[in-house]
Amino acid sequence: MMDRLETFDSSDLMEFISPPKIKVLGVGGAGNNILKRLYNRKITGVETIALNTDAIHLNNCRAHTRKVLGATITQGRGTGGDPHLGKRCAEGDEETLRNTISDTDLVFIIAGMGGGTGTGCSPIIAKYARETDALVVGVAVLPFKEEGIRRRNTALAGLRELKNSCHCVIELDNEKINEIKNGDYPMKKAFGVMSDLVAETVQSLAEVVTEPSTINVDFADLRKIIEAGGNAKVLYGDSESSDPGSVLDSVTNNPLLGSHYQGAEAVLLHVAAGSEFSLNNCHEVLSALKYELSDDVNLIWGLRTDDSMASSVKVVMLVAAIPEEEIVVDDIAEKQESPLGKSIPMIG
Ligand SMILES: Nc1nc2c(ncn2[C@@H]2O[C@H](COP(=O)(O)OP(=O)(O)OP(=O)(O)O)[C@@H](O)[C@H]2O)c(=O)[nH]1
Ligand SMILES: [Mg+2]
Repeated sequence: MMDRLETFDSSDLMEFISPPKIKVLGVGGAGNNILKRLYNRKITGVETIALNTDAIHLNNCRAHTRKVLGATITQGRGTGGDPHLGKRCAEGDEETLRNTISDTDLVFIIAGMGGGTGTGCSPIIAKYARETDALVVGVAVLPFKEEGIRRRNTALAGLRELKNSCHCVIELDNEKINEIKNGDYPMKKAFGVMSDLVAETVQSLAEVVTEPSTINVDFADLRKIIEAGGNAKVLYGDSESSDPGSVLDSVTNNPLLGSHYQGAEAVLLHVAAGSEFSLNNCHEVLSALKYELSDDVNLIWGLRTDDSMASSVKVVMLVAAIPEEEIVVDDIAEKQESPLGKSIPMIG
């Protein structure tokens, strides 16, 4: 027995336990702003890459790597809201982009839709990423209705293209901030609320596979859910109390994310909690969330106990393959609304 222990050698094992390589790309103004928040969180194992046609905006973004797109086409001065120009800028930098994305397991592409850079460049970048072995997750932020019909339609067209290029796309809508704040909210702060939520969800998803858990979710698990594709969404809840009712409420009643996921066929659910969160509490939360899902759902779940969290509980749920009818199609594209409907004062 002693002999066997003494000859135990873990060098072979170490070769196989390197963590997955995760790159988060922030494209265009919104993408850069959100990326800066992620960079400031200093997440282990996540490389941040800021891309923009607008060199001044890029210069204000903090990230591990920053690259101007289409420098020879727009001289670093942006696209002026033209997604066709954005597309040309990304295509012109194909080689740089392919090199930037190479050797990665999981790529997140974050962009605000409706302008020229995020809308035009992100589907092209996603296409290059899909041509590697990486899993490609788009994170698209849609504009406020007040920004105008034209911008909203541009955004929806860009979103469709992004969906065609990624394994799955998580959609977030700035408009939802209006619903909770009744429009009476400074624009910069409103953007910040949504940007923080995007940063939080991307961080939580990355940590699901980079941080060891008591009930572990590995990269192959994440791959299965993301490759289920289709309509995807993330639900995220953060509760101060480990009471199951309060945890559930934080997950399903987050007005910025909505809760339409009924009938979904692939779900990854991860709970991080302090030691006060009992097994019974966990089962109660799981079965309530599972209730809305398809009977033959592929549900993968993990649990990380973190003593520093005391009574608080964080739940992140990546839901894929949601039936089309559960996705609430925004009818803004068909309607012409008064651009003066609601006003949001600008600050900063
Ligand atoms: N949540 C959030 N949304 C933003 C932010 N900045 C812009 N947006 C949204 O994203 C949409 C696209 O805007 P930008 O990202 O600035 O556009 P761009 O991709 O840089 O495109 P061009 O500047 O036209 O080349 C806007 O219509 C806003 O609704 C931000 O900081 N946070
Ligand atoms: Mg811009």
